[in-house]
Formats: sequence, C-alpha cells, structure tokens
Amino acid sequence: MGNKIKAGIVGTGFIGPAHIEAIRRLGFVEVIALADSDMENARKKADELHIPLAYGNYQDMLNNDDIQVIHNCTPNHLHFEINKAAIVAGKHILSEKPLAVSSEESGELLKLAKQHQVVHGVNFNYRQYPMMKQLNQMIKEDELGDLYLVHGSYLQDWMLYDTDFNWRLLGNLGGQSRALADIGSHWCDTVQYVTGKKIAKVFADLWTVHPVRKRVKGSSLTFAKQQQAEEYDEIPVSTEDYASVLIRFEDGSRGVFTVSQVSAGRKNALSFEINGSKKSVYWQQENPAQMWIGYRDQPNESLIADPALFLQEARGSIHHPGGHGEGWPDAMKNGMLHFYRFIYEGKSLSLDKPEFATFEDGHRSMCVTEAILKSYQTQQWVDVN
Ligand code: SOE
Repeated sequence: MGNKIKAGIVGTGFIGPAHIEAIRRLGFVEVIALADSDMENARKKADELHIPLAYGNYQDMLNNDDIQVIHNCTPNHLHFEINKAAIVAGKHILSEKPLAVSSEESGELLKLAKQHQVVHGVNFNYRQYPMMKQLNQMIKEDELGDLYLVHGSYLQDWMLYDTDFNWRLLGNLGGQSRALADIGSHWCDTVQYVTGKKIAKVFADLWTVHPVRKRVKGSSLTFAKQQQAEEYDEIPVSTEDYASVLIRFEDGSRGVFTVSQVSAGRKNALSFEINGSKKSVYWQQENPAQMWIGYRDQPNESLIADPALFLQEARGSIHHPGGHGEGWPDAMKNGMLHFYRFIYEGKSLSLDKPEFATFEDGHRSMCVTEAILKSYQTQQWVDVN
C-alpha cells in the first residue's frame, strides 16, 4: 500500500470544511494543513477539524514540500492569485468555481497548469451525482435519440430580502457576475456534461432586484442569516439576483435556463429537463436518486438510483444500496475520488481523460458567463469564444 497523498486546504468558510469531509471519506488522502488569512482563525478551525498544521497565509503553506495538492476554497477574487501560485509551486490544484473573475485570467491559469503539468480540477460537483453518470451514459448509448431541447433553472432564496448580505454580492470580492457565476455555472456545467454538447451562443436578460442592500457590521457566511440589527449600512449592489438565458448548443439544438437567488422556498433547486426524439428526462438535485422519464406512446417512468439497476459506467458512483439516501456529500466524494485517483495512479491530463471538471471546463465556464453578460449589455446573441 502506497503512502497517503497529502493535501492542504486554503479557506475556512462554508465550502472548505465540505472539501475536507469529502476527502476524508476517500481513505487514501490526508488533509495535513489548513490556511486562512488570519492565523488565529486558521488555528481554531484546524483544531476543530483535527488538522495538524495551521497557516496564517497560503504562501507559507505552499512552501511545505510534503503537501502535493492544494484546495482553493477562498472567495472568488482570490481564486486567480492562489491557483496561479499553487501551480507555479508545482502543486496539483482543485479550485472552487468560478475558476477566476474573468476569462482572461482563467485562460492564463489553464495555460500555466498545462505548462507545469499539474493535475487541475474545478469543483463542479453536481455532475458527480450517480444519476448524472447514468444519464450521461444513456445519452452516449442514444437512449434519448437526438436531443432537441434542454431547459431548467437553478433557484435559491437565501438572498430574498434586502437585509440578506454576503461577500458574493460585492463585485470586488465575488466578481462582476453573482447568480450566474455562482450557480448558473453549475447548471451549465451539469447540462454540458450530461449531453456532451457545448453551449455555443447565448442571449440574456439579467436583473438586480435589490440594487441597495442593508448590511450589519461584520461579515456573514454563505447561507447564514444576518442577525436582526438596529442599524445597517446601505450598500449599493450591481451583481445580478436573477438571469434568464436563451442557449444555442454547438449542434444547433436549443435551450433556456433561469437562475435566481430571490425565489422564496427554493433552497438549492437545480433542475433540468431534456427533450429528445425518443424520450424526455427530468431531474432535480434536491431529489437526486430519482429521474422522471417521459414517453409519447407509453406510460411515463421513474428511474430510481440503485447500483443493481444502473448501467456499468454509473455503478461506481453509488456507495450505498438503492433506497439508502444519497446526495450532495456523495457527489462531493465522487469528485474528490476521481481527482485523487487520477493523481494516485500517476495519470497525466495530456494523456488521460479525467472524470472530473478541469481548468478547461472552468475556463469555458468563464467564457459562457462573460458572453451572457455581454449579451445583456448589447441585447444581442453573443458567440461563446
Ligand atoms: C451559494 O449559492 C452556494 O453555496 C454555491 O456557492 C455553491 O456552489 C452551490 O453548490 C450551493 O450554493
């Protein structure tokens, strides 16, 4: 049995601990270090999570030669800088999305990662659901026939009130796009993964429902409610709460999706329907073990995730027998598993096909988001470069 791969995590917010939890389920990877911009917080979190080393800045972590892989779980404006430094230090890198705040930056990262021959991944975790593997294989086997339409939405409500506040709202921390970069990127990645088709053109409408929001002093964690306060600061917000985007795929087929973070009652509702020439399918991630299958000439069906019933290619992504609740943590684990197996087996991105989203996908996602923003500004169809 070989040595465990050693990983270091940068960032201690909502998603850093989710990476750690998923990595720990693998067994052959050890998280040995945690970095935060504040040493006291890094030490406190590292102790809570039983991680031996704590760093007050990511640069010191990169100097530790024992660490082979870095997870970038920081706010969006730091993604470029940290991803770049990790690559130059020769570390394999798994970054949170969006890969950077512009396609110019993400393109540079992709080029650098190739030059330095490191394994690069982006945490587009929704494609890692067992049902998404199953659907991807069904489509490869032509079960749906020609794909005509892909439509759906990704809706949340944690930004519904003007008193909801988070760093993602601010352009200088979250980037010029919010709902699209934060959750639209997941929707686009998931449907492009399952269909195997790239988004080629977009036409978009965006809206900032609350152009001014109220912030209590201090920062708030993603999904956390602000405390009620007597006094707030009024903060202008220019990033979008809502977007609807018409899509043309590279083969000319059509689609449309809506993203919103102001939809009461919708917590993390990513869903889509695909209409093919033989059948339709509908899936939503809050009920991930079921997929609706629609026919014109026979009764509709519901497919239940079960290793005994799935196609061979999808079975490895289910860790429990059918009927045993699976979900978000399993999709996270699958992402980590594919990324780390690739490293463990000494594979190279120039020779081997990865089963995880790479910087190639992260860069492409930046190009799609930019084209959507440009389409809204110019009120025209825009090609995705
Ligand atoms: C907040 O919108 C968020 O945590 C996203 O940043 C994640 O990527 C998504 O998986 C859940 O919602």
